[in-house]
Amino acid sequence: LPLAERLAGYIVDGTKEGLLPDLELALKQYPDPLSIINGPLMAGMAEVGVLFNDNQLIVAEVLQSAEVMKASVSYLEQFMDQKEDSGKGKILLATVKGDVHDIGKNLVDIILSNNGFKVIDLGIKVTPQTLIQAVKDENPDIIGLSGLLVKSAQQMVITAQDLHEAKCDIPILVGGAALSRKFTRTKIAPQYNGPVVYAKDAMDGLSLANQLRT
Ligand code: B1M
Repeated sequence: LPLAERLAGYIVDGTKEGLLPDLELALKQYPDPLSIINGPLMAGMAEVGVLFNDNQLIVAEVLQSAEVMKASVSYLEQFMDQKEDSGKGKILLATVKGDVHDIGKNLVDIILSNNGFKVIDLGIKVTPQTLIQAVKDENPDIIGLSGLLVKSAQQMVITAQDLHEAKCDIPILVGGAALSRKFTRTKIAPQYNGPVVYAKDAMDGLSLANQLRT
């Protein structure tokens, strides 16, 4: 099989056997580590999503796929560009209440951390109350919310309302498969006093975070 198909295959099959040598090979063939993640590894994850939706995979198998994705990202992280900490600001990162998906959030963490942001990761299933407390404790410049479930999109609306009621108006960056730019503009942003911007992927998240800080 060609390398790209083998890499996607490790994710789909949930196996790490042969993964590292192929990631090393990919580092020589792809322009940078992120293009390996965004290309073949994400293609594998998309396939997992389709099979899962089709009841051809069970949760335990999807978890194994997630493990392989996490292992790949953590291996590739050491080869990513690291800019000196240029004090771009502090961002609180969280997967919203009710949602455990954290691979995308963790990728955003890596990309922002490697590009001069101080990231405080609150983890998964983060309630608005926890977020509000963290805003008070940490005084961040940006709040980053991730969510993949359809109900997480709704949860972001509630979270924005709760933050608004807590008199918070610092910029919010949102991302995740269940969201869209339109949903963000029409449903989340009207509930909030500060800017609310939608990022389609981690790199978009970085460029938006940079814009929000200038
Ligand atoms: Co779940 N899951 N899952 N799952 N899972 C999805 C999301 C689903 C689309 C699969 C499907 O049915 N086709 C579906 C959602 C349906 C819906 O609501 N529309 C689904 C479901 C139904 C569920 C459960 C309910 C299943 C069950 O229990 N019956 C359950 C929910 C549990 C819960 O949250 N309460 C569940 C559980 C799981 C696992 C635990 C098994 C596992 C997660 C493991 C983990 O994250 N630690 C899992 C996985 C792996 C997936 C799929 C297959 C892959 C998600 C992923 O990691 N993608 C997913 C299907 C799919 O997306 N193809 C699916 C790779 C990741 C890098 O992409 O997170 O989208 P993503 O991040 C992207 C962008 O979205 C963006 O940047 C990243 C790329 O650069 N981004 C941001 C994300 N957050 C951002 C934040 C930003 C900026 C950009 O700024 C702050």
